[in-house]
Amino acid sequence: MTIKKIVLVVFTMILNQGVGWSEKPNIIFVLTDDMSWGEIGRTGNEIIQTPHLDRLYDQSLRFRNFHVSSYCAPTRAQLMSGRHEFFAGVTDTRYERDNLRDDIKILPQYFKDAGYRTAMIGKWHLASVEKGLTGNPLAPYRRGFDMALYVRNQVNRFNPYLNRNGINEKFEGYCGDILFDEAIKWIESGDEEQPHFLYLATSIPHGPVAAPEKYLAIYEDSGLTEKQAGYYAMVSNVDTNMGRLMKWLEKRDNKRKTILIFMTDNGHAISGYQGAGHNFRGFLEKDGLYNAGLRGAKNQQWQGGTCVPFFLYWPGVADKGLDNYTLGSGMDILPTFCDIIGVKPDDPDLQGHSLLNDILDKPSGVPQDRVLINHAGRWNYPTEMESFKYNASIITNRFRLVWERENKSNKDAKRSLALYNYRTDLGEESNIVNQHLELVEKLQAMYEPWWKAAKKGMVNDLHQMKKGKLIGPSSSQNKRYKKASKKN
Ligand SMILES: [Ca+2]
Repeated sequence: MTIKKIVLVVFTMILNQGVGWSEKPNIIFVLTDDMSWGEIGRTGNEIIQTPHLDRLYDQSLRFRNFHVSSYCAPTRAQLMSGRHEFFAGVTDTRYERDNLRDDIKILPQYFKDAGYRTAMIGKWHLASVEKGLTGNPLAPYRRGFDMALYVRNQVNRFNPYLNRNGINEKFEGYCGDILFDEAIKWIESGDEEQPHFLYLATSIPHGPVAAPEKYLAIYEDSGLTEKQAGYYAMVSNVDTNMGRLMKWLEKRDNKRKTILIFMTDNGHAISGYQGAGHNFRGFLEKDGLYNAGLRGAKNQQWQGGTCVPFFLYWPGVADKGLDNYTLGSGMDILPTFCDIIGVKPDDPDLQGHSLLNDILDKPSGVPQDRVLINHAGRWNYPTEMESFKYNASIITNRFRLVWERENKSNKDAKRSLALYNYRTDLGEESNIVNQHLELVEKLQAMYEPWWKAAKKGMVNDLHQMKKGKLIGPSSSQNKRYKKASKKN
């Protein structure tokens, strides 16, 4: 070894002393769709079969108070940008308002800065058109992923087409198996000397419900409805594939450690919260699906809509099956990964915090008085956003303030304020708004300036309004888009 090399090695050792790792780790980030705490056996579901996720649960650092949006595309915008989705332009899952603004640097680009090989496989859902508003491409393989094998939204359940860096490929088999097969293939095709980042986003167990027979058979005599059984079968397929990936990683002889993350993108649902058996007030109806004691599901503003599983397994660093209660957010993924791989995010409007201290079991870097604002978005047309203004909630590290609707409409015609202490009242049943008037007033006062600032970030809405081309449920652009999506 030359003197220069010895100095470099010693310097690297000093740099990494105390943080617990000496090589840039590989990162595999798995995100599932419309699945949450209720769909993991370890959290008390006596019907569902998830032995591999249970094992991961036992070994991981488990973030128990980690929040994302209550919908697909907005959560993905948080993960990729480190911003609240509105500040990244994403206010919907449809109508070209799911386009992640093209004038910001996103997660895989930071991995490229750190010398990583990068891939995304599965559901992107951040580009319903080719180019963004400033003319830059929106496809993942043009935004920092060396390889993207993806569709814009839902991967067909059986024999899907997937787009690989711009070219469509036909696959045989079930989507869950294909995505994990391709993930392993991509890792194997790389040079071990180069660290890798893989983002694997399944489009199951999101509806439509369809799974291979052997997974459906597990729930044949479970007493579930056909739809519920199909939903659980899709979860079990994800579980089997997670197990396959975990075993493959364990057998693999690789000096570089791999961080494995399992996360979900919003509360549980089978084509909406109603399909999972919740009413519009977030409570489970008779025969509703187990939800680990949480109130609310996808698109709702209680814990069950936004507080999702986030398991991080890092051999030798975070592998003891501990719980963490820091108030975390999907916006924290980008700064956390940047911290791990040693690059500094240079977005002046970054809103997330690094969770690296939490991962290393050190005092959290997230401020104790952090406040998260969650908004369901999804107004019909950009001009209607004000009438959906209070389809929102505010979360502190103990309380949740919700503007609760009094009828099924998402609009704000009738709403009343409710405050819950979700730490002591998991199911958010006791409205204690009158006992904490000062706090309620303080949180409400924060909301007005936040909404004003958020509106400035909604570039897709603003663009449609400026051009006078509003895209919504009955617009011609939407019809064209729907037609194009069917071909995808
Ligand atoms: Ca989703």
